[in-house]
Amino acid sequence: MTAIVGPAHVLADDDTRAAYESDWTGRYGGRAVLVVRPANTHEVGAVLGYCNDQNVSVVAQGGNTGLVGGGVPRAEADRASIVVSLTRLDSVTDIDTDALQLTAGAGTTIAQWQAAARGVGLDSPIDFAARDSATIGGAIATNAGGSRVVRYGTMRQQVVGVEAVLANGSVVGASAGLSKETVGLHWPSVLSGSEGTLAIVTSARLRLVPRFEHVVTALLSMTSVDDAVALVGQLRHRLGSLDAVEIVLPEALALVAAHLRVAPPVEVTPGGTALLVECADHTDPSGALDEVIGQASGVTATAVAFDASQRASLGRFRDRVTDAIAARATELGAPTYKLDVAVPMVAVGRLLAIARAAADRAGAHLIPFGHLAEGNLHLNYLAATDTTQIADTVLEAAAGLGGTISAEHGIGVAKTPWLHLVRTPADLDAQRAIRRALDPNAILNPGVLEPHLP
Ligand code: 2HG
Ligand code: ZN
Repeated sequence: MTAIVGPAHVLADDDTRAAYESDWTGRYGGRAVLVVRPANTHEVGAVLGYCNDQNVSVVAQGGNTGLVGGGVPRAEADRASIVVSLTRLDSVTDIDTDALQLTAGAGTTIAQWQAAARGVGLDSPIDFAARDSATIGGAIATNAGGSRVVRYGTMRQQVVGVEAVLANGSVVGASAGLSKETVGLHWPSVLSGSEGTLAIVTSARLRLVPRFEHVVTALLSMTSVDDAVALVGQLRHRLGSLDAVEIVLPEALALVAAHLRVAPPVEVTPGGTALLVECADHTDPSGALDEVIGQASGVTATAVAFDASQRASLGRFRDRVTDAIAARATELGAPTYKLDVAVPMVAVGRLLAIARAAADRAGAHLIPFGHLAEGNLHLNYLAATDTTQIADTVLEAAAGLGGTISAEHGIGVAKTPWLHLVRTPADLDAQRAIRRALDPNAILNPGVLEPHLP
């Protein structure tokens, strides 16, 4: 390995490996014999070729912000594993302000993508709270979402070209960034959401979107989730400027306010919810937003912000919920149990009731929030001991309501026992066959995305 990446980029001792061996929540992880930090696609290819020959398994890692144990070694592994950290592949090149595209190395953070876009008067279509650490490669691997999905779709829709390395070290993909091309297998589609099991992404050609001069953020207090759902329908119908619709249930609002040591800008009654709505356009969208909110039922209070610092001050009541949960988990001395489900939006209220009842039965404290336009709830259980019982109840309910067991965090190792709820045996067989065709020695992220080790 040292001959491939240089001795400074092979981390062998316990202390330097530790940060790469467990996820940031402290729930998942295992031992890596080495952490290697290649500098480019060529080195990634050589590392994979070596591991393939030596039958060493490989876990690709970006910013290590994953929540399902897919980017850290397995706790119970039947063979040696290395972590390939992609953070050195962080160049941003070939910005095309006419085609609205740039090329980013897999280790580029979401914030760097955003900054590069903003530097030329454009913006990134993806944004989420872990932007400063989460990387392009990880976002593609998990098909990450975030707050702007309501407008631009998930990561899958942003990748117009990709370069990746297969298990045997060969390089595949094309980065020309053609928005129309129909010549058979399409690597961006194949690799988005594949969680490091088919190939390791080394760079991507990504979409950019306009940077809007006028942004308005509103935090609403609503009397019920059903009223919030009805409002989302109206916002989508009537506002082309709609950029984000985030739901913060009272438990999450109270926790984040206590964490930030500030009173929430709006009061939310039990049974109600806070809703953070953002609109952005080249002309001021606030009048149109006001009109829709004014005609909605169930809005009891509104806080509105226009300039960047006021908007950030409102936005932190959504952006900082994960931090607030992590701080509480540290106080409790037990990692949070995180579920990331989606159901058709009309069923969000029903799923919430089931999730809350599951918390009560398990003696846990539920902190729910998420992305309402996609029916995507982040159900964080604090002080949960019987996590299997919670997952059985909530994931079965989500699937039964026509939803899914993971909306944007992925399956990793955390959700594999419940894959059968949303995928048939035929689906899983086909997935396994594709995987074995690309990676015959099963070195890429074994145990992830499959009910059983292959
Ligand atoms: C978010 O939307 C992330 O902020 C993290 O997906 C969610 O902490 C979580 O459960
Ligand atoms: Zn999210």
